[in-house]
Amino acid sequence: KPPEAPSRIGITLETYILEGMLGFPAATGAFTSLLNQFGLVAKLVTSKVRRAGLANVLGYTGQTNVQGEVVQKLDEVANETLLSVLGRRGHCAAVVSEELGEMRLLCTDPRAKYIVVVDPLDGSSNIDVNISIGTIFGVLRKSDAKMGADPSDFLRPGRDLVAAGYVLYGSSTLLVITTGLGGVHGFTYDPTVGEFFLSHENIRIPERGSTYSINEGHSARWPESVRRWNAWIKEDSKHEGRPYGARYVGSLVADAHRTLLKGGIFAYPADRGGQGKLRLLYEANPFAFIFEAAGGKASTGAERILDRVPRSLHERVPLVLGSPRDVEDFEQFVRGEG
Ligand code: AHM
Ligand code: MG
Repeated sequence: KPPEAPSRIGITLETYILEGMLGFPAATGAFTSLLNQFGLVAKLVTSKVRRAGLANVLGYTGQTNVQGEVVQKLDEVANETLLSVLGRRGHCAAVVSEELGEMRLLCTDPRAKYIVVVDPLDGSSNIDVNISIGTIFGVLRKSDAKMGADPSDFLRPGRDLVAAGYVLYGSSTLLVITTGLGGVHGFTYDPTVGEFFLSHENIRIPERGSTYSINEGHSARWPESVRRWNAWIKEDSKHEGRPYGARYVGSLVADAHRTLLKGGIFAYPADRGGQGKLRLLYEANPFAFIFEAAGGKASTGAERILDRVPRSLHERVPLVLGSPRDVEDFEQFVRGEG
């Protein structure tokens, strides 16, 4: 019997990336360097998030604090932090961010091979009540070596992502990252030394879970098929493991993270007009990429999220994430077979 590989738990994010353990050859210097920049963004934003309550004591958003300085909104601060970090090393040509109406060009050097999609601070309505929020990001390779990038470079299906991740500012700060085939790995931040350490190696979502996560307050606007699924998941059927328990934070990163670790299903369905709330490029696609890499599924209810070709930068999409069996059940109801 070959000796078991030594556990890597406890090694730093930087080492993990540098040694190519994310499943990408360590030789691709620009890529590893870019991934490390997300570690830096996470550290900088976490320090701001951890002081959020204090900023409120000193003065509210748009007002001046006791020093007479204007207090900036935390999501704007996170966005600026990200743009300034990614603008430094010349790997990232352009960014599409939830905080920006238009694409932001960062580097016109044709050697800048990557473009980035990001929601710098998702769930920001939860800041004031001290509930977990997060950062979501995805990395695409530019299709050709031109100078800069165009908005059309971003209108590619999520299956083209080369990396995706999120940072959860929860009871601790956790960075989860994947390059796809190399698996999904989580790193917990130790604020006393200022490093992320590997804490969740090779996360695999359970085949089926026992919780569902959806905003039931919107049920009057759901399509009939989703209402039927929702009634079914709450039916008492012990041998089929129902009813499921309900869990809903209202912060996508928190709800998706719990679903990834424990299994089950998260859904933000379409309303009757056919639209969801969440954004395809920087909310649905990174999570879809992460869930598939962990053995889960990501769907609109009718089609695979990662196959969806975006038509605009801020397009919204219905989003269903979770354990493969649970997402398949949902899709059955959408097809009218439930
Ligand atoms: P935001 O980008 O304005 O922060 O909104 C996104 C958030 C997600 O984190 C969460 O999944 C969803 O909105 C919750 O919406 P709702 O309050 O309708 O349930
Ligand atoms: Mg958001």
